[in-house]
Amino acid sequence: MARALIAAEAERIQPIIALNKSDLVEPFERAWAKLAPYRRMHHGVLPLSLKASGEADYASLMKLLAGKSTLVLGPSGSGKSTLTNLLVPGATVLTQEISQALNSGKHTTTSTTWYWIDEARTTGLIDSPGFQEFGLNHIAPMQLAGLMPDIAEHANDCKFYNCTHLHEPGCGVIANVASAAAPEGISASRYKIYGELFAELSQKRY
Ligand SMILES: Nc1nc2c(ncn2[C@@H]2O[C@H](COP(=O)(O)OP(=O)(O)OP(=O)(O)O)[C@@H](O)[C@H]2O)c(=O)[nH]1
Ligand SMILES: [Mg+2]
Ligand SMILES: [Zn+2]
Repeated sequence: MARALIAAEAERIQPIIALNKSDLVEPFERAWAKLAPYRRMHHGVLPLSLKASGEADYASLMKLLAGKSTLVLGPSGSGKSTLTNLLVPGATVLTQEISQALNSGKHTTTSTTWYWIDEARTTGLIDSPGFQEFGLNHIAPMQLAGLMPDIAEHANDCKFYNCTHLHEPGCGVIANVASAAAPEGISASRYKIYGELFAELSQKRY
């Protein structure tokens, strides 16, 4: 998910983050807690219950999607095709229990399809097999911090203008990584993702 958000940011695409299956209370709460750094970014995380009470989600979704075309990304079984079936009149995309999808080692949806939600064709929805390898090869390592809003917020407070935020003294990012004493900072997991991606993007690639 971090990779897809960075790619969106690089293209100035407004992301919407949603967490589905709020009817499955316990696993939902665990996933919701893990999304804490993302709830503080962008425009928060939208809780959904597409199968159990999709009609209740319909209006808020349409408000966010109207007049735009939206690519739906997410892991297998998260409900991307269920969303398509809810929003696109007449759509009957195959959906499947996650266990079956995972047993076959494949996504239920195997190709990417563009649907129009309205007759006037102003609102589009693109169902996809989800996250495959989300390549970020077009992004330079020194661009990365600027594309991660929680990191970017502190990336101008560094002593060195060419700070990589990995080890430099006087780094505003490092100084703001959350700790037990200051839990409100950049989450440790997000800072770890930054370091891993920086290393990946720094490798020569042809
Ligand atoms: N409990 C619960 N199940 C849901 C909800 N929304 C979808 N599901 C179920 O989750 C399973 C997977 O849904 P899909 O829509 O096929 O998931 P997908 O993201 O399209 O999966 P892939 O095509 O494999 O990438 C199906 O059995 C759905 O009925 C929900 O809000 N609550
Ligand atoms: Mg699908
Ligand atoms: Zn720095």
